[in-house]
Amino acid sequence: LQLEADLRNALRAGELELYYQPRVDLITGEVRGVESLIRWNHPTRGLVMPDDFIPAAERSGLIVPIGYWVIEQACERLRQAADAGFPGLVVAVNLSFRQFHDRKMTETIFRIIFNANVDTSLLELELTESAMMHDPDYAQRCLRELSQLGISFALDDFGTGYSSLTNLQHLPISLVKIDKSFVQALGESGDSEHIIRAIISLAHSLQMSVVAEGVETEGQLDFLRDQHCDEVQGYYYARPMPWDDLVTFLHDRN
Ligand code: G
Ligand code: G
Ligand code: MN
Ligand code: NA
Repeated sequence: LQLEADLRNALRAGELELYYQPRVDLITGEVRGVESLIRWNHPTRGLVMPDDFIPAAERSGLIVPIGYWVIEQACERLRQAADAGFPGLVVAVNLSFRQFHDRKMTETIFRIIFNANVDTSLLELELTESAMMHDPDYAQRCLRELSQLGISFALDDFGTGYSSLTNLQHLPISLVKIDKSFVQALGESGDSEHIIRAIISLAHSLQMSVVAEGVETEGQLDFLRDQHCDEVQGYYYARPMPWDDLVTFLHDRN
């Protein structure tokens, strides 16, 4: 509960910070985009990771204002990326279940991007399957409205039941992110190879691109390249990092 009280103050006090993890194109080797990942610079606990405060933020509802702040930051970073010479960089943010079901979500996001005046086709929202399947009609309506503004959608942490990808085929989802557990099980279980292959093939047949998460080794990378996975994200290339480090990373690579 102390955590919740502290969190209430964190946004105002400027203690929240976003790190950025690159997503690398498997054909060109260029950084296509980055995922924003939140951290909390707590005055006494030090750097607190999202798994240790996002659940409390969800419970308390604080995730809603925090989530809008994250989108504002993404818009600001889109402008900075263009200024730094990377005008096509995609910036992705995670949307939690509670934020997705906020009644004012579409109008608030509309207002944020209207005020920011950036190329919205470079803003990507990551949602999990469960957030979309909880109320499919609502999801359909929200995704349609937001995609009309140019925003694109990614299906996060994907892989627990690929048949549901067909349930989602009528939603404007352009990207599937294979959950890191499948990538990490490569070489240990034959199942993960089959599952990854099936996800890539089904996603491609539905005109969706595929990002594999949690890529740490050359072996994983080679397998994913052979399977025509589009992009990879993981420690093999880079850990999530502060924005200034990311700009240096981009200058060195792209
Ligand atoms: O690197 P990592 O420990 O940052 O992220 C852990 C989890 O926290 C991931 O599942 C990620 O989706 C979630 N997460 C990271 N940043 C955000 C954010 O800004 N909003 C929400 N809702 N979840 C986030
Ligand atoms: O939103 P999502 O749950 O997909 O967030 C990605 C999570 O995976 C974050 O916690 C991020 O820090 C973490 N991550 C990113 N790359 C790697 C990796 O190569 N290995 C591991 N173990 N975790 C990773
Ligand atoms: Mn994510
Ligand atoms: Na994910």
